Amino acid sequence: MKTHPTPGARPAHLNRRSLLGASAAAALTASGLPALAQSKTVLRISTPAVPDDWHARMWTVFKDTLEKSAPGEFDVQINLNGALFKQGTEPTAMARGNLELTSISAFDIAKQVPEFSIFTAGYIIRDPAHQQKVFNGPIGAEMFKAVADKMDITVLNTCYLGTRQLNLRDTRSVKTPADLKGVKLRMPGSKEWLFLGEALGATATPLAFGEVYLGLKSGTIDGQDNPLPTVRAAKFYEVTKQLVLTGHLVDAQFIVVSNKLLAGLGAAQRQKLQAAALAASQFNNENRIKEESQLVEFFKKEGLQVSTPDLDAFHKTVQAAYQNSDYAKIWPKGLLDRINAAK
Ligand code: KDO
Repeated sequence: MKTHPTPGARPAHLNRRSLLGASAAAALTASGLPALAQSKTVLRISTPAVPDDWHARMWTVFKDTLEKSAPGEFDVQINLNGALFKQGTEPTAMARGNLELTSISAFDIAKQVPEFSIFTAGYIIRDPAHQQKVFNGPIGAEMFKAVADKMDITVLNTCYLGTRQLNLRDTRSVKTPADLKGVKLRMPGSKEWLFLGEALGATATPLAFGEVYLGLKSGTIDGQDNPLPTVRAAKFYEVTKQLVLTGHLVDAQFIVVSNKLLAGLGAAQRQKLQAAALAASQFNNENRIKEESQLVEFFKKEGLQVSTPDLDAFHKTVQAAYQNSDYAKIWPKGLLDRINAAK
């Protein structure tokens, strides 16, 4: 098992040594008193999420749960705001052994597991309950096996990131996708994301999450799409005037762990990791769903115009774009029907 000296524990140990002198410290260690010198298994976590968003805060729940169930065994290091790895580079970092845990999207997975692009398509997953049914049942099991095989990571849990809505810098009448013609809509930087933006009728513009606030403020982009809790947590409402409730993607974040790390853990430790991921996910899901239902009022109070478009028109246009695309050609036969039938 690959363990790293615990950054938190090591300085304390060194301090003690320098205070007591080497022989006294050795005696203490031999008596088993300070566990300070033991190395813990380091779990480096990286996410672009901002501290106040639920899928950032859930990592504290993960850490606390693990510290209770496996005291002294793990050193959980949480890195937010994309400070450790840039958005989208986490899977590569995990493959190289530089990162143990993160949460990633269907879009991140689709880059390496092309059939996973079915979950990047708009208006396929209906709501959070449907999402849990799909990913916690046989469909999830099959798809996650492909993820483990091709990406060398294991999905521990599926979290609800929220339902993505349009958020515009200036107000405009948006009834159908045609009304978004020419709108520079920021999307995260991959072809699957850009396809979704174009399917919505906009001109999709790639930009990293961390640059969206300034992009909206300065006007290099006309809008962005994200779930309402993220619009609040990242303060996008401060630099936008409108929300269009398209609900185009019931988005997920998959909590993943590197197989390199798992290979070095015993069965009991794996189980504890899994339980901590479940606790984190439940915390995220409960809070996010609750907040999502309250935020429209908050944004209205903040002065944003909130409108609902012709959802039928959006469904039809977006679904047609996917059905006629190369993506649909590689979706496993019958998978869409099975997803639709999951209850
Ligand atoms: C975003 O960049 O819009 C996005 O919502 C995409 C998600 O897949 C995820 O990376 C998320 O950002 C970040 O976790 C920040 O909330």
